[in-house]
Amino acid sequence: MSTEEMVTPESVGGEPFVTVQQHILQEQKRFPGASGEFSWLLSGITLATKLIQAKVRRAGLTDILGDQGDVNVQGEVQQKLDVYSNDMLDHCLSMRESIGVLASEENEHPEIINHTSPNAKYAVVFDPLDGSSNIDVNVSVGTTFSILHRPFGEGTDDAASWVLQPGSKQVAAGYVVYGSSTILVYSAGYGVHGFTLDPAVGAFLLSHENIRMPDQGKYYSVNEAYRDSFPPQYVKYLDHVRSGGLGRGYSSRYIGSMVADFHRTLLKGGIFLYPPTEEQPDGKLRLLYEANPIAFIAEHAGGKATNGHERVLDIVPKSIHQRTPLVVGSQVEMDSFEVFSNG
Ligand code: AHM
Ligand code: MG
Repeated sequence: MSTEEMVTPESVGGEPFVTVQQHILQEQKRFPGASGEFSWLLSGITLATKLIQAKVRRAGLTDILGDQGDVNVQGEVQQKLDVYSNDMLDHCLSMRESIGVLASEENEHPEIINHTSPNAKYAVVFDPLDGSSNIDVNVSVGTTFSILHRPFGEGTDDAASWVLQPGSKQVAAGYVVYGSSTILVYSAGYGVHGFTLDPAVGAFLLSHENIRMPDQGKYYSVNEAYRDSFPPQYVKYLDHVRSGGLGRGYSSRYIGSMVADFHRTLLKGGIFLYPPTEEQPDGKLRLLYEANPIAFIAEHAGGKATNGHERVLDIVPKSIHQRTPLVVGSQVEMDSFEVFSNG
């Protein structure tokens, strides 16, 4: 029995509550014949992210800030937090028989788990600790994940073919933000739901049911230091937003952790952009484990996501670590962006 199933109303102050585990089990009833494998798979993600958040919370107290390969005072090799996070996801997910392939930002190649087992139905792709350069300065970081069904037909013996699927094929996706609180946001295609970790009981409790992105926000989010090397349509669009072209004044917010910048955009509306630059013509963010889960969540919450030319979820990936420009946000901002990017 997981920690979440053991939570009682008394342990959370007598208030009614739903744990992420209960919620996933309810969601699963939508799929006739569902065997519980999917909720078991997701519980691997929630367990790993609880372990990661515990380590992130102690970041200033332990020796874990050193570079990988440093030796601490006890003579032990120090682990960087992103390596630790990768290990935790790997450990918690590789025990799930329903998973055939795992792929991570931290590993060059996809890892084959139960590839040949007929019970292996899913691939999980993740960025274990997005924005990890922010750790040293106490700024929010996060984990992103994307779950894909085993591909059908020829070529399925090739692990890469399990993960090289367009984002529209995601069965579920989500992220965790390790911020002022720890929040898990996920969608299995039926709404977007947020669960805040109650540190007292160690359970993710439903705090944001059926999140809808506002039609318009008041923040735009982009690294404006690169403005001179953005393609001209991005510069024109940003000038339009700043000059009141969308009918209201905007402020800018840029944390430099995509998950945190997107989470604000999801709840408050607005737009987040990581455009192509002269140095990085394909942008910086990775398609499979950064842009795809964010685009999936955005669309299921009523927003949109594009690479400047096409819907992010329609891009057919060619390689596991491929990059993509990402523009994601509310309807009003995105519709206007599309006018500029087509013009
Ligand atoms: P990472 O995966 O190495 O952490 O890099 C991704 C991060 C994103 O979280 C964030 O949106 C972006 O890098 C910020 O980059 P920049 O400093 O160029 O604005
Ligand atoms: Mg990342």
